[in-house]
Amino acid sequence: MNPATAMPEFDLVLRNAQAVTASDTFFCDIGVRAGRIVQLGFGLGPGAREVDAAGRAVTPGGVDAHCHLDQPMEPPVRMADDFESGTKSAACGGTTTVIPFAAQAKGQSLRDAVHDYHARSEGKACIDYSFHLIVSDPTPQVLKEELPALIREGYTSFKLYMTYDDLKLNDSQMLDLFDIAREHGAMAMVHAENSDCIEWLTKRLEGSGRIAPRYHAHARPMLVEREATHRAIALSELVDVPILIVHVSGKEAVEQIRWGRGLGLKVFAETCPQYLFLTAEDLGIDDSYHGARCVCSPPPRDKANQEVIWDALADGLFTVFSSDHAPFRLDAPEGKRPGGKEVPFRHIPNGIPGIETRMALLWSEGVLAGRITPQKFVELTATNPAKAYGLHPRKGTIAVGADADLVIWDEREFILTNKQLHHAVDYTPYEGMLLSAWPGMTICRGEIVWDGSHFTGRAGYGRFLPRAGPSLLPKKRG
Ligand code: DUC
Ligand code: ZN
Ligand code: ZN
Repeated sequence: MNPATAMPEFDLVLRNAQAVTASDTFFCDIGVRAGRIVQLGFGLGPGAREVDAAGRAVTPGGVDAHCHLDQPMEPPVRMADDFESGTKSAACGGTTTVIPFAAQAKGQSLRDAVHDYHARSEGKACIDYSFHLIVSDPTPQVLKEELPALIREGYTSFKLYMTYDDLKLNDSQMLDLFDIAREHGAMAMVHAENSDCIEWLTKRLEGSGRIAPRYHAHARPMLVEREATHRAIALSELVDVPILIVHVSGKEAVEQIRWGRGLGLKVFAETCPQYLFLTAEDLGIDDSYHGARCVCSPPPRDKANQEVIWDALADGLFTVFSSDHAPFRLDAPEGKRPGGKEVPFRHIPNGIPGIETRMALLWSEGVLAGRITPQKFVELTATNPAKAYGLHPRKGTIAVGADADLVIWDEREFILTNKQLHHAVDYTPYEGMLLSAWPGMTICRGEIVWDGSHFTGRAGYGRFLPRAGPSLLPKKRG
């Protein structure tokens, strides 16, 4: 039968794929119907639409489980990306699901924060999305009613902060929240930096006039992350609950996680591109304000710490590789120059963009440079984030029944510039990097949303995903 004239059996057939999953690589055609993968095999029947992968690697669409989109900020500061520009940018970089944060302000009900965040995303997302919660005010109402109810409704993960004045929790509050995560089967994510140490160091630096962006890294040395990581693990041990330490930046925090794992504790960990590709020098080697573009927390460390992070990605210490996209324009009064001024490092909005570059940086410099296997890439960027946050097996894999979220990889050398990116930020920290790969196509639930040169999706296509509990660990009977 001539496939060109026969009745289509599929909405889409992706032919000659070198499919990569977290465990295998296999050659196949991928048949898609109603947004799902319905057949994997050779010589599939015709599709209404056909794409020839021509033997190129095809991975699951990325699940970016840590990014910030349109998160409310103290005026005049505003995030550059809303749900439309942020998810468009994600799609063009090979990500098909994002999990940003519905953040509770102190005094606000958690439920209100969730309503507000739905209003911000409604009709705007170009790819599928869900929300983590950020709990900054664990009142009895939040602990007893709101949080358990929201977990039951599918918001099965929440982040808690050990620093930032408007977000930080004390140890007792952390224990309360860990206890809820244990009782209700949610994943607790921890931002681990010691707030008092940061404040003490910041005041000393300010007292001697050291306020340029580069001193942000001096105020948050590895020690403050090491101490908080250790404490978070100890608190989770007390409650007997798995936790996930986010944005781990270097050796001393990695050592704490290895220590916890060595005790048999269920400590999961995430790292991000900035800890592989940036160093503290990117915050400036002099007092120039240009370094504000790389101010994020924890700050990037040094080359030796980058190697530790690479090794820990390869050997399984890390569970998840996320962007921590926190987009602020560099040259703007609502961004890194609040009110139009160069401000002391304490007041520079924390965060860097990276939602579009996450996948290509790791495929190019991880897989193609021989540091990690293609399977490890899939595990870190798609399968494990989907498992950690209750989206697997619908998301994060190539399997019959899974959503047809796929990336075809083009391997070619090019110089990365901000001009080619689709976020609403006026810079990328990775400007001028030589990369060897970029997604040649991104498919989200069977629809092509990036064709290798253009965004072909639309705002409002993305669906909100209520989530199950984490599935990284075996379940006990009964
Ligand atoms: N640090 C965070 O904790 N969140 C957003 C960005 C950042 O730098
Ligand atoms: Zn954080
Ligand atoms: Zn973050």
